[in-house]
Amino acid sequence: MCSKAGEKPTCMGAASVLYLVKIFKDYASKDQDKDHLSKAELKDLLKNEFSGLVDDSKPEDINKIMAALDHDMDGQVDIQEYMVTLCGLGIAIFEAGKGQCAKKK
Ligand SMILES: [Ca+2]
Repeated sequence: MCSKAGEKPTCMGAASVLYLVKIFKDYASKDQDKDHLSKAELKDLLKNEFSGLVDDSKPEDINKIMAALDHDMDGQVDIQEYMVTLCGLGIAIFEAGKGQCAKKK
C-alpha cells in the first residue's frame, strides 16, 4: 500500500519503520546523549507513544521494562535494543490475535 503524495512514493511499511526510528530519535535527543534512551526518556516514550500497549503506571513497572529492554545492562536503551523489543511486541500482538480468532470459532 503505497501513495505518491510527495516527490517519493510513501509506502505504509517504510513509513512505519521510519516513524518508529523517528520516535526513538525524538525521545533519545532530549538529553545530551542522542543515541540512547535514558530511563526518564524511555518512560516518556512509553507513556506518550505506547499507551494502551505497555503499562508503565507504577514506578516499579518502568524499572522492570527498563531491565527487560536493556540487554547489555548499561542503564540505557540503544536503537538495537529498542527495535528488537518492538519486533517482540509485534510478535506478541500477532500471537494474541491468533488466540482471539481461535476463540471465535
Ligand atoms: Ca543498553
